[in-house]
Amino acid sequence: MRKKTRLIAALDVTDKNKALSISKEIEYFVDAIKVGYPLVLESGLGIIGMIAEFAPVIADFKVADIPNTDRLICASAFEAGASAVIVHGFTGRDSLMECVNSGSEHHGEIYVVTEMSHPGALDFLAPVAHKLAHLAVECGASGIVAPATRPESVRDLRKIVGDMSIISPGVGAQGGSAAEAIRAGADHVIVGRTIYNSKSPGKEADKIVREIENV
Ligand code: NUP
Repeated sequence: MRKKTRLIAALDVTDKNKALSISKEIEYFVDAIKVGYPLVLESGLGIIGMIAEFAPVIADFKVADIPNTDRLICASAFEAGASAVIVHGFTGRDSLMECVNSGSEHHGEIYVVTEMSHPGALDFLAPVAHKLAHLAVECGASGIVAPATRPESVRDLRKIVGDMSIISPGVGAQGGSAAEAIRAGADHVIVGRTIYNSKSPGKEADKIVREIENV
């Protein structure tokens, strides 16, 4: 993903009209808008194409299945208008390769989850995060997802992935700082509730962009 503001908004609202009005308000401030199950299950897959009118869409479907099923899910997301899909890597090389191949076929990007940002990530994911990052590199993914809540992990993962893109959630509502995540090596930060629950999502997004610019 091209770096401009380095902000990705996560739009986990469930109301279609609210999603569209926030998209319009923030389009100037974001490099992409990430949507996931909360919005797509309530509004239908067509919402991806509608939001893509405002900004490139990242479909956060955390795809984690056998290769054939992964291929079908990624194809649906790309064909609906997504520019990128977030997938899991713990399902293994064959599953991840299928996602990467689907990305190539559709001229889209695949981001692989490494260590997640919530506390429970320490139970299973954190101990294998380095392996997941190596796998992402080996399979030719576009980038990884790494936790803004643990900048030290972002720093470590950066050493593994080189100049591959790192997108980093956990800013604001989960306690992470945009500036620290960027300083630790993230290319983009992902911000959800702090923006979409704000009375003025545009102003909030602008504030985060300024914080990033001052790093
Ligand atoms: O490790 C992850 N942490 C995380 O929060 C991987 C994610 N994909 N996310 C997503 O980022 C999460 O599902 C939500 O859509 C967004 C963060 O939202 P918020 O905590 O800023 O509201």
